[in-house]
Amino acid sequence: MVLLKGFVKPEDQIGMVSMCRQLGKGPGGFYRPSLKNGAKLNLWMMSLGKNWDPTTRSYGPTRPFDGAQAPTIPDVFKMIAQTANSTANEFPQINPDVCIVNYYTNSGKLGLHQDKDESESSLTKGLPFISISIGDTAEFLFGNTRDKDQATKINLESGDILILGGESRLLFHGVSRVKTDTAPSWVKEETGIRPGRINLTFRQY
Ligand code: MD6
Ligand code: FE
Repeated sequence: MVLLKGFVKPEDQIGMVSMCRQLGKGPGGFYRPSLKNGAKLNLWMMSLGKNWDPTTRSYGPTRPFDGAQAPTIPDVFKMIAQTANSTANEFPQINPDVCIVNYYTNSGKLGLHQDKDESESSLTKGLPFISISIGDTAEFLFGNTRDKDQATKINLESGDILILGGESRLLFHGVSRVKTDTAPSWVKEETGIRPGRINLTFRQY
């Protein structure tokens, strides 16, 4: 697992937020997902490249509830993720075909989970995720079990990139809270982002 602090340049962070806002308003844009038990997640989500469906925990070209096709991943997003991938120099290089974008308001959070819905070959090779955070700081938990009292807590700040791969590929992880009013002032001023945090995870199905 590799954490690249402040890796995304300010102008790229601003560009990514603007692009997410634009994509988020269009077909296949942000929605409040539900789990199989009917509970709503405490965040807004959209999937680029392929749709990941939290209800069935599977990938597909369109999303079941409105039939919208997953928008294409912008090339600039891929470039940033792949540059981080090679900078970490720890994991195989991926060609991301999925990017899941989460938007958390200041009351947003995400329970401890593993990401294991990717293809058999992606999982067995330990292909990495590249996770980019923008906006307010998150308290990010990770550990070997679902028990949050045994998890390690780190801050993910605006511009940080976290890469999980190899042996860390199946770590349990989640977001315990988003810290109000911790985003850099230039992100807020340049993008008019609502208070909160955007997280993008790039992966290869
Ligand atoms: C988040 N991230 O940071 C949630 N998943 O908002 C994830 O669930 C995640 O950061 C897989 C790999 C990296 C991640
Ligand atoms: Fe995850």
